[in-house]
Amino acid sequence: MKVKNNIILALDVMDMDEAINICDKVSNQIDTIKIGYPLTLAVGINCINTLKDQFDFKVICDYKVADIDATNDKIADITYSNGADGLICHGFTGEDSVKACLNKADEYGKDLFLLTEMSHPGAKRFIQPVADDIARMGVDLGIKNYVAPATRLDRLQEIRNIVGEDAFIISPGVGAQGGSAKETLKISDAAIVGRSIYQSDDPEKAVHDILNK
Ligand code: NUP
Repeated sequence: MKVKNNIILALDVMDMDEAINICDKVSNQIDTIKIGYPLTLAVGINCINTLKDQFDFKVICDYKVADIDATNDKIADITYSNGADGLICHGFTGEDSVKACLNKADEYGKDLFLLTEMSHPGAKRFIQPVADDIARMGVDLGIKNYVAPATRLDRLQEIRNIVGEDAFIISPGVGAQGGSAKETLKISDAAIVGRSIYQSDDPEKAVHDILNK
C-alpha cells in the first residue's frame, strides 16, 4: 500500500458529517484513512464506501479481528466486500485465525495488517511478551503488512528486524499517545495519527505540523 506523506488518519469520530468535514480539510495531504469501531458502529459499514467515493481515499478497517477461523472468515468477508482496502487483525489468536483473514485478503486482492504489539501502556503486560513471536508467525505466513507501536521505538525496531525491510509497517501512537512522527518514520513506513488531527481546531495545520516536526 502506498500512503501519501506516510501519514494515516485514524478517523475515530462518531458522526458522518463530522468525519466528512475533517476529511475535507485534510484530503490534500492525506489519502489513507483508518476507521475502526467508533465510526463503523456509529454510522454503519457503508462509511467505507462513502469515504472512498467522496475522497478517493484508501480505507483500512481497524477491526482488530480476534476470533476463531470460521468467524474471522465472515468478518473479513463482510469488511472487504464493503470496500475496505485493508483490514487489521490480531495475532495472539494464532495461525488458523490469522490465516482465515489472510485467505480473504488474497481472495479480494486486498491487504491484511497483522497487529503485533499494541501502543498503549497496558500492552506491556500481556501482548508485549509474545509480540516477537506474533511477528515471526506473520513472516512464516507470508504476511507483508504489520502494525507496531510508535510509543516504544526499541520495540518497533525489534519488530522491524523480525519482519524485515521489505515488510510494510504502520504505527499508531504518534501525537496524543506521545510518539514522534519523525522518529517513528525512521523505522516505520507510515504513522497512524488520530486525536492530534481530528480534535484540532485546524486539522490541516495539525497534519502540516506533524509532517514538519
Ligand atoms: O496498538 C495500537 N494502538 C492504537 O492506538 C493499535 C491501534 N490500532 N491503535 C489505534 O490507532 C487506536 O484505536 C486509534 O484508532 C489510533 C490511535 O489514535 P490516537 O491515539 O492518535 O488518537
